[in-house]
Amino acid sequence: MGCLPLVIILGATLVQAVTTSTTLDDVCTPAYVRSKLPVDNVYPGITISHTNLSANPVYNVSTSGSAVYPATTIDYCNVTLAYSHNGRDDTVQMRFWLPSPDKFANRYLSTGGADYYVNQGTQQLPGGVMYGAVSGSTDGGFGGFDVGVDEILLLANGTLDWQNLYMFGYEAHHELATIGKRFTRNFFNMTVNEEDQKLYSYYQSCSEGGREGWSQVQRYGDQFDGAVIGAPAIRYSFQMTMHLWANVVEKTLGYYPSQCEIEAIVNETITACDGMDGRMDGVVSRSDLCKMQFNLTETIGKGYYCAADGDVPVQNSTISAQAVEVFEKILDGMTDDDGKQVYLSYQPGALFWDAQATYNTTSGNWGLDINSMGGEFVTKFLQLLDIDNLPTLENVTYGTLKEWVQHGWQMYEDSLHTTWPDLTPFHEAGGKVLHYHGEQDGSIPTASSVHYYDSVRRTMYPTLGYNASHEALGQWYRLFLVPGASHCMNNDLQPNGPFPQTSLQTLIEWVEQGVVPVRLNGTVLSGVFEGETQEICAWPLRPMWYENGTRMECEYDQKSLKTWEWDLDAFDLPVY
Ligand SMILES: *[C@@H]1O[C@H](CO)[C@@H](O)[C@H](O)[C@H]1NC(C)=O
Ligand SMILES: *[C@@H]1O[C@H](CO)[C@@H](O)[C@H](O)[C@H]1NC(C)=O
Ligand SMILES: *[C@@H]1O[C@H](CO)[C@@H](O)[C@H](O)[C@H]1NC(C)=O
Ligand SMILES: *[C@@H]1O[C@H](CO)[C@@H](O)[C@H](O)[C@H]1NC(C)=O
Ligand SMILES: *[C@@H]1O[C@H](CO)[C@@H](O)[C@H](O)[C@H]1NC(C)=O
Ligand SMILES: *[C@@H]1O[C@H](CO)[C@@H](O)[C@H](O)[C@H]1NC(C)=O
Ligand SMILES: *[C@@H]1O[C@H](CO)[C@@H](O)[C@H](O)[C@H]1NC(C)=O
Ligand SMILES: *[C@@H]1O[C@H](CO)[C@@H](O)[C@H](O)[C@H]1NC(C)=O
Ligand SMILES: *[C@@H]1O[C@H](CO)[C@@H](O)[C@H](O)[C@H]1NC(C)=O
Ligand SMILES: *[C@@H]1O[C@H](CO)[C@@H](O)[C@H](O)[C@H]1NC(C)=O
Ligand SMILES: *[C@@H]1O[C@H](CO)[C@@H](O)[C@H](O)[C@H]1NC(C)=O
Ligand SMILES: *[C@@H]1O[C@H](CO)[C@@H](O)[C@H](O)[C@H]1NC(C)=O
Ligand SMILES: [Ca+2]
Repeated sequence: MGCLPLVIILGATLVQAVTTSTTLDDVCTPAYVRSKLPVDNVYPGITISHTNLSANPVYNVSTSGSAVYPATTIDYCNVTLAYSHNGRDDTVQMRFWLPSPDKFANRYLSTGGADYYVNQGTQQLPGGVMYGAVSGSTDGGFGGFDVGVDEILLLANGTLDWQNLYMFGYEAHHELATIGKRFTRNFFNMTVNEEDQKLYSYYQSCSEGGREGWSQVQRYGDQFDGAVIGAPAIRYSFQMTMHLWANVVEKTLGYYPSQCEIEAIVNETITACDGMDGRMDGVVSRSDLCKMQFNLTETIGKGYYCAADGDVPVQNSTISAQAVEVFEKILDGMTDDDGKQVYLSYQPGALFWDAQATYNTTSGNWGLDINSMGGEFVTKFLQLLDIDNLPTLENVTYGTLKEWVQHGWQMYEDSLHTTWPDLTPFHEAGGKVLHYHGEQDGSIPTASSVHYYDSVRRTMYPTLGYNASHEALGQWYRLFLVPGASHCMNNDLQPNGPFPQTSLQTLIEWVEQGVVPVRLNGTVLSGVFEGETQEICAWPLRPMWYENGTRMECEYDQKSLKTWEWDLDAFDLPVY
């Protein structure tokens, strides 16, 4: 009986614990969500619907992870909200995954899209929930989460829907973050003494989603405490038109390489340049040294072989001089009819995705396959014609590409161009950017990120010398080129390279604990080193391996850095 008081104390503790620990079941209901909706004036001009909403708890969901977050098991509240712009008959839907109250860590995360999409379905949302963040995405008001901007850009031939365009450009994300942060506070009762309760807000996405991230950082200085931005599709008209560069080169030079020949040249480049970084691992960590020391002409005459694939017969031949001429021209970057530089290019070793040709079963020849990413940009965004690709490249010259670039630059400078180089408001608000780009990206040139980073450095620190300006910028904005990595993912042709899978965690530690990511952790996601952590150097330092590839240094190499500079002299204006 002497034990009785103890039992009572335990019992009381237990009861108290139950009453204070709110579960997902308690709060993940439409009624609770409705009671926590942001009030209508959280964003002027917006009315949040009290009827178009849903909420349901989801338990014990395991994911094997993705390139940008590791495997995890989560519980979450699946919430969909909707709002309209006053005076417009529109509906914009937002999807939020909220962690359970015991896992919530005072964090909010916005996620963005890819290609012509403003979100990536639910794919990215676990990457925030696993760190105790409410994860949000938007459908842009395009009529569903799976509707691309290209599907609703035109109201008719010749009539652009500017509202949709601006939603895609930056507005939808500003609304998402503003409403998402408010809703997060309301949902988790962070509304008393708000100034004492910090809600950390983040952004993470790659490609078009990377552009969307910059669109916010460049405009809304205090919206995010930090952003992980991968391979952003910035300098939009340059980037999109560039997808047609390889095609116009092929057409001009009159040679269309087969898929097998393209891959053979890439494989030969990888083999030749692998060791230049001091480590024979099948990964080109130093595409700059490759650019200086490897001449594509060395591949001429090398044999290649690919098995038959569908309509395409066995390819057993040798690399031709014409193919090498085509790829040298592609790597030289877009030039106009006078040979002036319009844009930069991919790094050697990257897969030439844009160069893909099509096999004609009748003639047995390879012919033009117009890149639809680039072609659709021209038809829909420039010509305002509701067709999915250019029907022909007849009469399209290098000069035409320059005209398209300039036309798109002027037309979308304030919406899609996304290279505003003065980030002072963001910096003054204490924001941090972790920007990464695969060194072997075949969709968005790696040098595009280097060019923007340098524009920010020159614009914001014009009076500081080279080292001092990098030092100053690196306090809050760091760029990491990922050895061997492809576009927003690891690279099948260089499987032993790392990918920065845990960047959001790194960013969180930088923002919340002041841990500067001097180097970035990358995880090898495939191949013989799968699971290994490899460090990634911060720009402008470059990796070099010593002791037979067992020890890496991040080094300063002026000669290599020169190869990353592009003077876009086809324009009289600065191209940031
Ligand atoms: C909310 O609005 C969207 C877009 O109009 C619609 O597709 C969806 O069915 C609505 N959902 C609810 C729960 O009313
Ligand atoms: C979660 O799911 C795993 C299998 O997917 C199962 O083994 C485990 O019992 C589940 N846990 C709970 C708490 O439901
Ligand atoms: C999340 O909510 C949406 C909208 O109600 C629904 O379509 C979807 O199936 C839900 N997902 C899960 C996993 O419950
Ligand atoms: C829009 O223009 C394209 C290209 O000229 C044409 O094929 C299509 O029929 C037009 N659409 C309409 C609705 O007129
Ligand atoms: C917020 O506070 C209300 C009222 O005390 C409570 O019912 C609710 O469970 C709390 N929500 C969370 C997420 O803890
Ligand atoms: C290129 O290398 C990959 C292995 O990394 C191989 O699977 C592929 O067949 C090679 N392609 C050609 C054309 O040799
Ligand atoms: C590559 O080699 C060819 C033939 O030897 C030469 O004409 C060309 O200028 C070289 N290219 C570079 C970039 O050095
Ligand atoms: C490719 O062709 C060469 C001769 O042109 C031949 O010796 C070789 O066996 C062929 N390779 C395959 C895999 O068929
Ligand atoms: C394929 O080749 C045949 C015969 O040379 C030609 O008539 C046809 O136009 C070609 N098809 C395409 C799509 O280029
Ligand atoms: C190409 O230019 C020629 C000569 O100006 C013109 O006749 C032809 O219609 C043009 N083709 C296209 C597809 O614009
Ligand atoms: C980087 O990886 C190392 C080794 O796995 C680990 O100890 C360290 O905590 C990681 N750093 C960050 C910032 O994630
Ligand atoms: C150097 O490393 C390679 C593997 O990368 C290995 O095959 C070779 O034996 C090593 N050489 C020495 C001298 O350790
Ligand atoms: Ca290597």
